[in-house]
Amino acid sequence: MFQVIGERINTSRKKVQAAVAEQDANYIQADVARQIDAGADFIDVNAGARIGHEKADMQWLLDVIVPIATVPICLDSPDPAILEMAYAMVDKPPMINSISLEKERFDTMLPFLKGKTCKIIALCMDDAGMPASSDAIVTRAEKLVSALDDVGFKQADIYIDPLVQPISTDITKGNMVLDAVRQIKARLPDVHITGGLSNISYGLPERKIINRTFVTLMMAAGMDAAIIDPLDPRIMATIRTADMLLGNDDFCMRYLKAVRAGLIKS
Ligand code: THG
Repeated sequence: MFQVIGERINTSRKKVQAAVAEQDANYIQADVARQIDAGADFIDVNAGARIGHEKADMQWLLDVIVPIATVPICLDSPDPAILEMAYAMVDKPPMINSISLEKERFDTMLPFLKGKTCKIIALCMDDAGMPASSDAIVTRAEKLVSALDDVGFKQADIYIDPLVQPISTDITKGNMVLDAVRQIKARLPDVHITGGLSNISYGLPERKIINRTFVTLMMAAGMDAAIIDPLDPRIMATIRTADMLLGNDDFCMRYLKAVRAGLIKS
C-alpha cells in the first residue's frame, strides 16, 4: 500500500512560519490532525526556513506535535545534530529524512544510525550534486543501501529518494528518474522509493496537473511513498485510484470506501 508523508509542517510555508514565530501551538496541532484524518501515514516536520532558528524551531514543533501525533513523525533536516536532538524527542520509531552520500552528512549520519530503530530516507545526492543520469541514481541507491545494511538496516526500512528534477529545463528528466525507479525496484525489491514530486513541474504553469500525472507514472515504475500535501483532495484521489489499479487494494475495498466517503469523484 502506498504511503503518504504529509509535507505541510514546513517553515518554508508562510502560515507555518508565522505559527512558529508566534508559538501558535493550536494552529500546528490542528494542521497535523487534519493531515492524519486525510490519510497521512507520517507527518514530515521541517524547521529549516528560519535561518539560525532551526534547532529551536524543531524542538518547539516536536514539543507541540509529539503528544498529539497518532502516526510516526518524519524528521526532516540536512543537519545530523538536529536529527539527533529530534530523534530523542519522539515517542515512536520515526522516519529520518535524511542521509545522503555527501561526505560530511554521510560520515556523521552512518554511525548515528547504527543500531537505531527507525525508517530512513536516503537521498541519491553526493558531493558532485544532483545525479545526471539514471545510472548515477541507481549506483547511488546501491551504495546507500549497502552502507545502511552494514549498520543493521533492513531493506524494508529504507526509502530511496531518487531526487526529482525540473522537466522545464531538460525534457529528459522525467524518463531519467522513471528509468532509475524501475531499475532500483528490479535490483532492490524490498526497498521503498519515495520523494517530493513538485520539482518536476518547477518553472511551468498549472503545476498540480503535472505533479498528479507524474505521481501516477512514478507509481507504475515502483514509487510506493511520497512527500505530498494530504489535504489536496485531487492528488489523494489520484494516488488511491492508482494504488488500486496497481493491485494494492484487495477487492477494491479502500477505493470503494473512499468513494462512499466522498473522497473520490470523477
Ligand atoms: N525529498 C525529501 N524531503 C523533502 C523534499 C524532497 N523535504 C522537503 C520537500 N522536498 C518536501 N516538502 C514540501 C513542503 C511544502 C511544500 C513543498 C514541499 C509547499 N510548497 C508550496 C508550493 O510549492 O506551492 C509553497 C509554500 C507555501 O505554501 O508558501 O507547500 O524532495 N526526502
